Amino acid sequence: MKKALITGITGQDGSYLAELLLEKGYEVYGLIRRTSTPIMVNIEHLKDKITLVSGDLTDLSSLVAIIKKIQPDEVYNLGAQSFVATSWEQSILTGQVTALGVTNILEALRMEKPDAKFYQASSSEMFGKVVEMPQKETTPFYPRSPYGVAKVYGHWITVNYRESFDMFACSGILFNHESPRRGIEFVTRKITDGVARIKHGLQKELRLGNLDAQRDWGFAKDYVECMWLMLQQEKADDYVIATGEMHSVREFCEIAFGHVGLNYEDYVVVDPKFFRAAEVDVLLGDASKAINKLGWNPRKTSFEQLVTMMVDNDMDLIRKQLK
Ligand code: NDP
Ligand code: GDR
Repeated sequence: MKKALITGITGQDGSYLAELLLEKGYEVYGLIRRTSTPIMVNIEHLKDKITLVSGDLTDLSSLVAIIKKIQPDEVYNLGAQSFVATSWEQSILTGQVTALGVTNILEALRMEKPDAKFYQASSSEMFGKVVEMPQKETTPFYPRSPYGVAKVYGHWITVNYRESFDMFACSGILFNHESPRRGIEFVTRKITDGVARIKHGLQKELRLGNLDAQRDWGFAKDYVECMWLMLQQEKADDYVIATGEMHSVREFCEIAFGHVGLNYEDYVVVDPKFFRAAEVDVLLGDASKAINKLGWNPRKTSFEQLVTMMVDNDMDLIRKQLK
């Protein structure tokens, strides 16, 4: 039985990846941080099937002890301070977790399990300002936030450990991916949650920032499959994962409100409070390499299916809360 360790298991991607690896017969371990009140909403249903281990990406000694004990075959580093807006408010912490945290886990592996396969959760935010459209593996990085800068470091340290120590280390450059498990502050979930609240009379308006930002949005459950596929290849490499389709925040609102018979223009209020210090206006990925080499299908779930799935889920959640 193969053993996998997932950092960031309580997050959106961690929970879907844990499900996938369990289906494939892995013994799954998840790194969790000590909190006063544990937030396990995404993994509650998996708690009897996985083993949770306590540690932190900023604490090398905890990572060394965990890797030494588990001896994982595969490590998926999904843990991060992942909210771009917060990265301006907590830029040092973002660097410590999202950038140096990657070195910590690579070092722990180098010391205790150098032949483990390693996946780093890199991001389209590394491309930031448009240099080339669409963006692929060879497109130069131009990050626009402390988060993006930290991810560039995480990406290059992964490449560097592969080249310096011959470690099987891969970097997946994933474009935005969403789901009903998405954190509430990210724009897609904020919109679908807002739609459900407005429809049920719990909220009158939805305050958003830049409605013209465009993203290449996919479904998280489809994307975690690529993480696993990357570690099953003969050679470690880096891949862009994206749908190749771009939509604006405004279009997302139009479909989400329209799905419950509402017009977004009647409820959405633009609030400069949600504008970013430096915005990433557009992101569009070219996943040809992953399609050809990993045999990945980027169009399993359409944009409209994704939006309506998220709205339906939030409508159900609110209905249950009101019962
Ligand atoms: P989430 O924000 O949902 O999850 C982040 C996870 O990181 C949580 O489990 C969180 O734990 C954990 N974490 C935060 N700080 C630490 C720390 N100091 N030590 C250990 N764990 C920590 O992110 P997603 O699931 O959406 O994304 C997964 C990864 O992929 C992240 O690295 C993200 O930056 C990256 N990414 C995401 C994309 C997306 O569109 N979703 C696109 C490209 C990259 P806790 O619950 O305790 O807060
Ligand atoms: P992003 O996701 O920054 O792309 O990072 P987010 O959903 O936060 O923003 C997407 C775009 O929407 C605009 N926007 C708003 N965003 C938020 N959060 N709230 C608002 O009210 C709002 N109004 C407009 C933003 O300005 C932005 O242009 C996500 C994260 O998952 C990262 O961890 C990941 O690396 C990247 O995707 C790829």
